[in-house]
Amino acid sequence: MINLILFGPPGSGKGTQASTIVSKFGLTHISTGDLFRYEIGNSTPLGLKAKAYMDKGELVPDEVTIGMLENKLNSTPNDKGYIFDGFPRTIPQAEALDTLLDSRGTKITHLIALDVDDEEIVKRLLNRGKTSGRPDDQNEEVIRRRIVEYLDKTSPVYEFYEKTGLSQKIDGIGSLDEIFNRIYDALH
Ligand code: B4P
Repeated sequence: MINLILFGPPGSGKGTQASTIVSKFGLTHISTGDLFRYEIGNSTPLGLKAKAYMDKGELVPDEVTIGMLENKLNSTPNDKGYIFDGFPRTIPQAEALDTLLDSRGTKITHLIALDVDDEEIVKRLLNRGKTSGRPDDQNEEVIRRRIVEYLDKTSPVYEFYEKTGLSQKIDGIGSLDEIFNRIYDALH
């Protein structure tokens, strides 16, 4: 069983690579960003709450995010495992994920971090913003706020899993195939 955390700053290619990994390994893809956008699209109370944070480039509060993740895990059992994309983004989220997996008799097996510099991130996200319709991709100030949130709150999650030898960093610059091959090698 593989339970992979695909890690990295916004725009590092997590969502992009996750779709390829899912098709090769038969894992279930859980993207908290996609789950929030689904809730926003349906104007649910959770979506309205999340939108206020996402539009500013801030993280959605842990209690909202962890509850949503637990519901998703409960509704998508998969013996082959999961890719967690954009989760955990804080230490309390990482602790909650470990507890949730432990209660199911499993655990995180890999954390792979995509390493991409800030200027490349800004370029990629502004480019995606031209077609994605995502408000958080259309404003450079919001994108830079997301990078600061990543450095402050999310990057410590790498060290959290490094203590148990699970964290690996790979170069996130290159073609989609080159990066997928690096992830494949890291998983083996
Ligand atoms: P996410 O949806 O997770 O957004 P993201 O980090 O921007 O996406 P991702 O990193 O997957 O995009 P990708 O690189 O694939 O989160 C959005 C917001 O939701 C957060 O800011 C936060 O507010 C909230 N949120 C989500 N999860 C949360 C949590 N756990 N706790 C609290 N809040 C949470 O793609 C980026 C672009 O780069 C694409 O256009 C792609 O085509 C391009 N690209 C990808 N790989 C490339 C490559 N190799 N070369 C060139 N371009 C590439």
